[in-house]
Amino acid sequence: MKYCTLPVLLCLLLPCNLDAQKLNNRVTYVTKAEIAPIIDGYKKDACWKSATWYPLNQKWLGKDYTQKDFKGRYKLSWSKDVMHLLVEIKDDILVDQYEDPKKLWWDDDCLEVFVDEDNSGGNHQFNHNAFAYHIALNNHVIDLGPDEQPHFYDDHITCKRRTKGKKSTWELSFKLYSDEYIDDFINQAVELQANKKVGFALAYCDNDGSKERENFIGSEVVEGEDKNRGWIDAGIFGTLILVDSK
Ligand SMILES: [Ca+2]
Ligand SMILES: [Ca+2]
Ligand SMILES: [Ca+2]
Ligand SMILES: [Ca+2]
Repeated sequence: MKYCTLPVLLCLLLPCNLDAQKLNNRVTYVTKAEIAPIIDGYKKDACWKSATWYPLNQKWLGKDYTQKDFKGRYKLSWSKDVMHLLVEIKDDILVDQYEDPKKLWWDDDCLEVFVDEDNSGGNHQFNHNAFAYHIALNNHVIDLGPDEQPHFYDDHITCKRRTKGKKSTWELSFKLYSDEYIDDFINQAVELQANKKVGFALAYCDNDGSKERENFIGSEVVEGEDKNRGWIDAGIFGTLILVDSK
């Protein structure tokens, strides 16, 4: 037998499904909601009481920011048909400068939910290998389609935002669609079950009055100089593993 490194030898001997693009990503276990939350912008639901807060604190773009400028955290849960997400954002100034939701949508304050249904990683810039849903302050949901144009995906996400002072609570449910999704067609959302792995990241575009967004803050550690890769590369997403409620 020729010389083999240990990982190669193990792959030859054992069933092996190593996905190099996702090897080092953060894994988060997400507990099923016994009762689905009511999407009303209030976090009183039982599933939120027991879920863990995770920080939204990785600077992907912009200068250093203060806690007064931006602070964010989130929780996750799931039901048979949808994933649930609760996000708390403290942002000193909310900006919605472009009335047209398809114009420079990333330069207004918005929440960005990245979802890769089969946790495959890989390029998703102009295809539906994964979605990068931008949720505007007016609840419109936008991503680029295979035609390289922005599309509304409002029916993928149910969202309610409540803002009190400088704190906004975003509560949402989102459906998962496979990479076979076709725009302007009737598509079946994927049913969720325990042990399913889903690629996921969360981010917030913070603008406080500038022409362009001032910061882009994400949930995942992105190595290297260019950290604004989530809208192109699903390989930087974290991995969620769905688990049953205890
Ligand atoms: Ca609620
Ligand atoms: Ca801010
Ligand atoms: Ca995928
Ligand atoms: Ca802002």
